[in-house]
Amino acid sequence: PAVESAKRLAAFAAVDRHIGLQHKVIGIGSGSTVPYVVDRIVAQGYQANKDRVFLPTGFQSKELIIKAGLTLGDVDQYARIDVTIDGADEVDNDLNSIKGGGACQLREKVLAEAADTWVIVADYRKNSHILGTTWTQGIPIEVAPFAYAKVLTNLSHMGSPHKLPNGKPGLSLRMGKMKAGPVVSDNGNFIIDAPFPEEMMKDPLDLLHRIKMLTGVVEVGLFCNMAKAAYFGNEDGTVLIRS
Ligand code: DER
Repeated sequence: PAVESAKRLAAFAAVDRHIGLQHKVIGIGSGSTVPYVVDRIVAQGYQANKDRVFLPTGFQSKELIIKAGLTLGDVDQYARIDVTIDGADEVDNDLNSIKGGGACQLREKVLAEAADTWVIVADYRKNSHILGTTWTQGIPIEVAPFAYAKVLTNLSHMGSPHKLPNGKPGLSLRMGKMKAGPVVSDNGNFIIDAPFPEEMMKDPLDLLHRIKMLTGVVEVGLFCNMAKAAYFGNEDGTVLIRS
């Protein structure tokens, strides 16, 4: 319950601060925090104005918009977005974030870049200093299925370990839980989770560029220099806003 109320606190504060009557095109991210964003949007009556549209960042996000009775917009029709609000798996001192825990980072990054304002909402567990400290599963990387084995080799040569210091698996193809075989993204691609040593995670932009250049990589779950602000709900009921 502490984490859920922290998510709700962050989401409500971000909606109250960044969504107003003048905002007509709003991007809705993915994960378990954004449902509280949608709850607040509905509570504020923002769905009443029919010329306000909401763009999804994947299947889950689309269902969330539809079920809330919000007007679903098509990203093909709205290339410019007023504000996108999304979750994150970990956020560092400079508001760089690891995203892709939900395997939605390609569409999330498209709507993040297309937005005039991109805002992160998260519970206190995501508020970190150096990426990779709390989210130890690795950087989620969406890859074309045809290229996944080669990209795994490239990432290993770049320094991603096959085993974490605690003995847990490191560099790996993300496998389904209740599905035989690998996780398949909304775009029909695979996800590789690639941890890197702390030294390399201290410069996420350099790591992002190096990984993105590997042929077969579709998108990298490092969002650098993109967030205008990050809202963290705390266990004590306060909200920390970093910008
Ligand atoms: O996959 C993502 O990037 C999602 O935004 C997700 O990881 C956010 O995490 P949450 O479920 O804690 O909100």
